Amino acid sequence: MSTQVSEEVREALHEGRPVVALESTIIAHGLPRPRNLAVALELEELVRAGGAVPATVAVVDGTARVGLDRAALTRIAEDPAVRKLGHRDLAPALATGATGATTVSATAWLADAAGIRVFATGGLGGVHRGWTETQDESADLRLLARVGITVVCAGVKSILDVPATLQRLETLGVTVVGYGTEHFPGFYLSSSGEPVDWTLRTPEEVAAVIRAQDRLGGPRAALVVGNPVPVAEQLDPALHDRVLAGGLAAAQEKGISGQGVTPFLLEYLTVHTEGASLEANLAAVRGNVRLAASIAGAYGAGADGVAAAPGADGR
Ligand code: PSU
Ligand code: MN
Repeated sequence: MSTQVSEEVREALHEGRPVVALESTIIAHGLPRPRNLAVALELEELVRAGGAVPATVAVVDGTARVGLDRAALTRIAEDPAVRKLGHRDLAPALATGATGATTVSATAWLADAAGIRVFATGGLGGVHRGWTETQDESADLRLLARVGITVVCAGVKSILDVPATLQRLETLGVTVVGYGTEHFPGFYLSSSGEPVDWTLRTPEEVAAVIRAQDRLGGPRAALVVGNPVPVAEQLDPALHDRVLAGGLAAAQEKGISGQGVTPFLLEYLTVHTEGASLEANLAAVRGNVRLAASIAGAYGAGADGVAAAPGADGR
């Protein structure tokens, strides 16, 4: 396989210790420089503090990498030529020696192939507003219907059509649960206002669902854990709605399309909320990373507190 799994991640997986995958598009295209590198390092630190090994995913010079060293992480954060790679972009990126950050879809694919079970991000991609005209639906959704990974997220980005996205996830057979909430989170906002069918309240409960997936077998699909940003750290909903309306209009006026839409809107919100949306985004991501580490630990510990993965007896 042309995927290079770092030694630390490989050893952790082999020994059955918890690993959390992290995506890199949020670093390269979702956050402003130079703060993005500090955030990338902070997120890895949060995973470690939670007792798990971080595995940030990216493509560097045509090699898909799971677990980045400092040099690679710095390059992804700083090099403006870094591309944005969805899962359909992986083959051409590998074949042409490209360097790119991986979206949720590409990260979930590579992490799953490496045997990683838990993944943390900010907000998933989904169905964009105005879908009937643009047919812009993130590749995240279809890919999550095909890999058995658990994605901890603050819902889907609120720049999207949230009800339509939830409907697509249902159609695609992706399990969606709220963490400590009966409502699907709203990314910058604690709630999207949309209900969820299942509510889980502890990392152990989430781990039990993952184990039930294991026992069931059958078609593989992701488990989406919607973990809301704390109300105290959410973006003011009125400000959110006002600025987002301006951002959507600006995107249309400038003719932004395809891969450019999400980064454009995220940046527009950051600028026009004077950084408040960025802080809410970061608060959401941090919470997701912490929860992902706890879930990975609870899953690794097995139903009876005994490590589930092979080779873990040497711990
Ligand atoms: N979460 C964030 N910021 C981001 C993303 C997620 O807080 O920038 C990225 C993820 O990589 C996700 C991508 O897969 O945005 C969706 O892009 P698109 O809508 O073009 O598929
Ligand atoms: Mn898109």
